[in-house]
Amino acid sequence: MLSSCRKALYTLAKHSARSFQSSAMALSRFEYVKQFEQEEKLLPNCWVVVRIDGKGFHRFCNVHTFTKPNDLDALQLMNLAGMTVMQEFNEIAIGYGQSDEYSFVFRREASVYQRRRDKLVSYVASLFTSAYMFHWKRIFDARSVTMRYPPSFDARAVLYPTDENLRDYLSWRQADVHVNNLYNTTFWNLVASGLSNSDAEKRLQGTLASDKNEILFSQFGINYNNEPLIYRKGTILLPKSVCIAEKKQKLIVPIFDDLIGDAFWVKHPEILDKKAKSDDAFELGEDLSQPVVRYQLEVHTLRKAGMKKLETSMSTLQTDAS
Ligand SMILES: Nc1nc2c(ncn2[C@@H]2O[C@H](COP(=O)(O)OP(=O)(O)O)[C@@H](O)[C@H]2O)c(=O)[nH]1
Ligand SMILES: [Mg+2]
Repeated sequence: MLSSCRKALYTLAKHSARSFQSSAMALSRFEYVKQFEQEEKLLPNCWVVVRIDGKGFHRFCNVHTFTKPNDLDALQLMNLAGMTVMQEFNEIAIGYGQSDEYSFVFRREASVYQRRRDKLVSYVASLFTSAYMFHWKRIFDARSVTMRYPPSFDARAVLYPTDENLRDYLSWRQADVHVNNLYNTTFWNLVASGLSNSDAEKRLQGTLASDKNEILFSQFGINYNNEPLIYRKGTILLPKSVCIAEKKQKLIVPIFDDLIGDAFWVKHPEILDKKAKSDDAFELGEDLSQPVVRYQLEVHTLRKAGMKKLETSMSTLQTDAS
């Protein structure tokens, strides 16, 4: 009894000391420095794209022995980090990731942080980075790859005033992965066949896409179009209602598709027009086995089990009390 009285008095004293401190702060002569803070608000009614990019990932990938030119696990880790960002902000219409970068498209009407640029950009970068660290073991433990040093990501926000500009932005990023991946796939196959890095570079100098396709096919029997979609097209993340065990559930789903043509935008009209949301559940198909989906389902199951445990202990408590 005495100790709980002491505790209450102590808490009261602590609170009064704090409120005295904060009112003293408010009156301090140093207060004026706040006026130096500048706040940039992102233009209203524009799409806001926040793109993060791994810093010095050429080295990071080498140090962590990522497979060349594509490391499926590393890409899945990027997707898990992208999913975490999408779960945090319900105003993101679409996420798009390739290589060491991810773009997050905030809706025109997004009001997150009152559209304060610094807040938004720094929060997305820090959440993405911590999520990348958080999910690392889940992906790389099986390969016994330990993190040798902390990765970091820069971020920028770019505004797009029209839907066409936004589509062109995403097309630009997807065209980029196509150009790089075709080059890298051919380059690393040439190196694997015995050419030195500089000879492989020379061999590819001035070649067109069709030449690289031809080298891949005639020299290595590879039909580039049969390479995995995730390497050729990157990963699109969309928030969707999915039917799992006959129940509808909101999930961030990975989609591996062409987004340059119109078909994608017809299939997913809710990206550009929020009101176009369909009531039909999205069919996951074989993407059910994607780490991004498996993780969300696991969390959902754990939460449900936790709730059940809580309900059981609550009802035990109630029975004990009566
Ligand atoms: N081995 C490997 N490297 C990758 C992979 N994805 C991205 N990278 C590396 O990450 C780099 C990303 O490009 P960029 O951002 O321009 O280079 P940075 O400035 O070093 O981060 C690529 O040039 C690759 O070296 C991958 O799946 N496997
Ligand atoms: Mg980078």
